[in-house]
Amino acid sequence: MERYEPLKIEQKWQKIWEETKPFKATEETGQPKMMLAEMFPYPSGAGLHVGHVRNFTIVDVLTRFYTQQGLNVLRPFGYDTFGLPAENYAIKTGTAPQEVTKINITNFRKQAKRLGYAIDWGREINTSDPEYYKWTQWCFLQLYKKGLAYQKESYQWWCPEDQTVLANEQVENGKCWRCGHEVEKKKMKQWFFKITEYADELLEEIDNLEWPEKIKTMQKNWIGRSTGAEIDFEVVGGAPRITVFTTRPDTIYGATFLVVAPEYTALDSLLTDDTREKVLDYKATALKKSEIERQENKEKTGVFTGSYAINPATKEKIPIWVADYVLAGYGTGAIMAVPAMDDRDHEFAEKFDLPIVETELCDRDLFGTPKTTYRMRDWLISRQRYWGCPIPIAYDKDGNPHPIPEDQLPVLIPEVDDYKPDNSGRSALAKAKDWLKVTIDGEEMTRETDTLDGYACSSWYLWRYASPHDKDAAWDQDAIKYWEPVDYYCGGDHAVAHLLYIRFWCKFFADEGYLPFREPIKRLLYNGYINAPDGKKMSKSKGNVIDPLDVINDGYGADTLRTYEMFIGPYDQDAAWDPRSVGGVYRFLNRCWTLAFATEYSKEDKTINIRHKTIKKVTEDIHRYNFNTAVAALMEYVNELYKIGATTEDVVILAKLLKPFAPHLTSEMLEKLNTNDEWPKWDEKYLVSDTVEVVVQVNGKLRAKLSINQADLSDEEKITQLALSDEKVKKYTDSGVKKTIFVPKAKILNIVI
Ligand code: ANZ
Repeated sequence: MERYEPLKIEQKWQKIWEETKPFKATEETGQPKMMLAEMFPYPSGAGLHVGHVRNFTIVDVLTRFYTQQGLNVLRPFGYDTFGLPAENYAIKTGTAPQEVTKINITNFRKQAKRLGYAIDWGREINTSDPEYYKWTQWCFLQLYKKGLAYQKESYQWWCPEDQTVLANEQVENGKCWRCGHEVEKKKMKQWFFKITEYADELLEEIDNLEWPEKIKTMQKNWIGRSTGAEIDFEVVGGAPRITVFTTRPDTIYGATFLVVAPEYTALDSLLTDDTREKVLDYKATALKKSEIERQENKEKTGVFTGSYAINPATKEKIPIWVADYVLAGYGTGAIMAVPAMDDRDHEFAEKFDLPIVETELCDRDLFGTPKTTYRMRDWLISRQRYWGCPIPIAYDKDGNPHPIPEDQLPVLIPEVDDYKPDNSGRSALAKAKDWLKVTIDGEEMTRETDTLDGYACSSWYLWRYASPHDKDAAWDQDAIKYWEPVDYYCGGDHAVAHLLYIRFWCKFFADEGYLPFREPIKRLLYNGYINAPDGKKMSKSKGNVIDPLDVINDGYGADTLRTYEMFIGPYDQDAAWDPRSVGGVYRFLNRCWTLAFATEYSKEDKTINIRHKTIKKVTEDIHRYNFNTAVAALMEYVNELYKIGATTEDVVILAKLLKPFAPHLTSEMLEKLNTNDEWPKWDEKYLVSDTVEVVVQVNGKLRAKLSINQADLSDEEKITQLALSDEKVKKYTDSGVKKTIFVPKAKILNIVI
């Protein structure tokens, strides 16, 4: 080869890796284990984007770094394949989601291979593969058996046009994100996982995690534990008493009115003929707002119900209002308003002219009973969707749910002709008439037509990686004990939902004796986004998307793309794509190639200090996830080598240190040098900088700076001689030197004339 030809080199090494499978992981080894994973991708039709590349490359750099250090490393890969895009495409085109998923996976795999990732391809998993979702259903049944999967009625966003429930994020200004139709809240029976059962442990163990503080705080806030009291208020006229939740029972003497949420269950009993219409109108409007909107600091709204309660402390009659700043799902959905103490209540009282009374605080324990509440709710898991994991439940003729026996798993997704939900609010599964019928213990039953939230499928996949082809269990006990918990997990999304759910399942399966640990992820890396050159988010509609495959195919190659994305900035911060910098990284790799293949090696070793300094810097930087400064240090090293001359050893070290970032090029270099890729060590003795600066003052004025050997710092005579013979000093000392004073600590030589 005459010049650096990345595409040729990359093809060669990818072929070798395909054949020799150097990243295949096995449990038998004397070395410590290390397991790393990225948050597995949803294989969209658009293929890999630069965000995936950043995420996967971080994991790859660590994978290769620890492999080169001799650890027994497992880095698997998988696909999160259930979900809306494939289903919507199926509704539109009639193509089975199974087909589209297969095509997209093939494409993703091919692209990931073009990036040279050190993946154990023998462990690929796919959540919509029956071999996989059989065990997702098994997990569901374990939770069900313990009462942690249950059904309850709750309000859901419902699009009457599309005949489906929508997630909170899919409602935009009260309209369906897909068809634009106004959505409504509908009370429906849904499945939930009782994550709140583990709220305390989920909260208390956060502090012990080696996770970014940002994520830890978000999780704590999401769980939102709050301790206070529940206090009963009698309603005048005999309607059911109202229980409020308060964190400040000591303020009860200032409670001058009550407020209930519009969804409050006993609301009707509080209404009078005069107020009913107005209240119900208000309720209808409030139901259209999302919780986020309701908590925004906009002008408060509300209406009087027509009823009064008795404040148990003051014995006074206080009005009961309904207002949407009180949320239905938090506490009891009813509050005592203390406008003298609470800002929201104050604003409300001012607006509606309600009394504001300043009072003394009382003992916290005088009224009510102590109560702890959580902001976190139980996890709503049922979806009226076709393309999801079927919930393994069937109903008898009285409508009672029964679990599908474990030996009848998986409940397969039936084939249908039309993927649209049916017109009674059920998923397209309801159209598979034969599939619907099932016999359990001799009794005819009807299958559940809801499928599981995709987050359920990703709540255990990290454990499946330990034994991905196990036919007898979701995960093998020995394999899981060997590999997990996961040492490094990297992603740039799902700070709360996924990472809480997986922790919840881990605690549950640990309690059931299936897992030997209670936290699934030791260290979490949360990477930033890559934006368009103008700093805006990349999006198809703006036409500013950079396709990583284009970057490779334009001739830069995968090594440049990988190294560039690590160099782009601190891994945990957003960064803007910069085409010029891509070119800069390419030139850097080109210079590395030239050092190895087109330059004569220097015989004289003048670079030993910078070599050891670079080893130390790169090693420590990768340990601390400072990937960008590690690349910068390698660039600086190469500059020095060009200036001073590189020995064979220099090129070897360069190739080894650069390998996690640019594995193809460096494999080629190491092959030429006939060396392995074992991670190099530095020797501290070469790191002491051997020159120091001594400041020379003449009568207190700075006149020169001397560069001297560190070792000579104790040799006052030598330093004085050097100083006195320095041209810059000489000019001022013609008149004769009276005395010299050397202060070694400060590295200052004073000359008095
Ligand atoms: C009286 C009071 C006086 C309150 C005071 C606060 C300050 P955190 O800390 O977030 O748990 N609250 C209770 N349930 C509510 C609901 N469903 N929707 C909206 N607000 C609700 O907040 C608890 C406090 O928020 C409770 O304590 C209650 O107001 C209000 F000086 O009661 B407090």
